[in-house]
Amino acid sequence: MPNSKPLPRGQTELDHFPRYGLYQFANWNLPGTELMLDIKARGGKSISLNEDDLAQLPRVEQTSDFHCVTTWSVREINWAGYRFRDFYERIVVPQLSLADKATLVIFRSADGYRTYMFLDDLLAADVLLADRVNGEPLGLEHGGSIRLVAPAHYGYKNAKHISEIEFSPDLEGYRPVALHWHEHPRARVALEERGRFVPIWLQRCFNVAIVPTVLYWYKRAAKKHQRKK
Ligand SMILES: Nc1nc2c(c(=O)[nH]1)N[C@H]1C(S)=C(S)[C@@H](COP(=O)(O)O)O[C@H]1N2
Ligand SMILES: [Mo]
Repeated sequence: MPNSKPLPRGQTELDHFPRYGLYQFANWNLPGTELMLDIKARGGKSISLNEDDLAQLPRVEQTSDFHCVTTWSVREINWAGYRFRDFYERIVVPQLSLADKATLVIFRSADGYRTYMFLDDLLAADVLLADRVNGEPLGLEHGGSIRLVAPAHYGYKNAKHISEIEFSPDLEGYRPVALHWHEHPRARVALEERGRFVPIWLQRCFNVAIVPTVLYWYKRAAKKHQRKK
């Protein structure tokens, strides 16, 4: 049965789930899908986690829609993995002795991507560290070894190929991957927090215009990757 629930404002449905992002991240030059995650408290402890460490957490599964800031959405993607809240409460808090002021979380990825979110937003029940998508292990295409799934926030907050998670009171030393106005601190889809400073209608026009080009770069990169295999 087709889903008739309206999409959030300014979004259009796409019938497939593409690999997507900025130009500089289209390539597949990634170390592989073995899980190695560094967790840090700014100015404090850091730990490294592997697959077995995460496997102590309860596994969860969820189906959620995915919304890219460039106006495409994909409905009902099935994800499996661990709830970020469980990861935070059962691993991060006991092992890192975090200061109360660590209200921001910076994600750094194996492809050089980085983004940040507010800790409070990450503790929502639908935020996952996912290692499976639509019944399959999460391959490099959609962010293996592990990625963030935060359905209430635009795609650009959903870091793929996560290699480091830093808990911090501020954004010192953090550089956005694109222009400053591209990254909204919270990027909530329901409030259309696409970016900053630029009027929303202008962001929408600009964003929608680049979709075909980005899809082309990513398809070309996937073909190159196939040939190398
Ligand atoms: N590591 C990494 N994470 C990333 C990106 C990226 O290029 N690299 N792109 C972001 C953007 S803009 C979107 S829309 C989604 C796309 O996820 P997908 O490639 O699984 O569709 O990943 C987000 N997370
Ligand atoms: Mo995006």
